[in-house]
Amino acid sequence: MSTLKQLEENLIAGKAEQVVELTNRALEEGLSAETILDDAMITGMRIIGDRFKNGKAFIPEMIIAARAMNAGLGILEPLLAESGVKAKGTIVLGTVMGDLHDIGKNLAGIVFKGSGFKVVDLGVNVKPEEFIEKAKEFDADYVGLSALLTTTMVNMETTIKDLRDAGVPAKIIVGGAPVTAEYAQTIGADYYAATAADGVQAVAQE
Ligand code: B1M
Repeated sequence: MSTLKQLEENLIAGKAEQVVELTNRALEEGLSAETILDDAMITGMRIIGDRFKNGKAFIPEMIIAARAMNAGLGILEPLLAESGVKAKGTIVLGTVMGDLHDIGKNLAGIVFKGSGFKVVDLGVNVKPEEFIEKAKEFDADYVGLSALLTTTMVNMETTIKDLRDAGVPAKIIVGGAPVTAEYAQTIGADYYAATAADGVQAVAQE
């Protein structure tokens, strides 16, 4: 079985130590960080998500798979950070209120950091007032919002409205699986990012 397939299976099984070992092995075999991410880690998370949807996996399995993925991401971080895009500024980043998913947001943070941005990561379940407070405190150029649930992506709209009402001038980037370019436009975001790399590309093209 290929290293990528083993990595995917161990990620699905939530075996963090093996995920770290296999990520290192895949790199030694000459595979790129992007290939390892896209063809083993993200596919693995998709499989566990589908199993959950079909009642074949449960929350604990999703939690340990996410832990294993974050462990593997730690190895890939320095390599993914080399995006080749050079743009500067400060971004305040977080997963919106009510939402605990952090992998996509963490990936976005890695790519922004690697592109020369100062990243202020507020974590998950971030209330609009926390975004406002930190955007003001750090004089943010950008605010990045992530949401993975159809029930929490509506909190992006509230957050954007509150940021605007509070007079925060930062440009707003939104991303996350249920978010679309059309939705981003509807709620008044400045940029939509389908992937972590898209976010930095979009602002670099300004
Ligand atoms: Co949850 N979960 N989950 N979950 N979970 C999903 C999202 C789901 C699709 C699974 C499914 O049913 N198939 C489903 C959502 C359905 C929906 O709303 N449409 C779901 C559900 C229902 C739930 C709960 C409600 C389950 C329950 O309690 N009954 C619950 C909600 C908890 C909460 O948040 N309040 C829940 C909980 C969890 C865990 C905590 C167990 C765990 C998260 C752990 C963690 O993140 N540390 C978890 C997981 C792991 C998933 C799946 C399996 C994987 C998500 C993931 O990390 N994907 C997910 C199924 C799936 O995605 N297929 C699922 C990999 C990641 C790289 O992708 O985050 O999309 P993603 O990021 C992408 C892009 O979207 C983009 O960049 C990345 C690629 O480069 N991106 C950005 C994201 N944010 C960005 C920000 C940017 C730029 C780009 O700039 C600001």
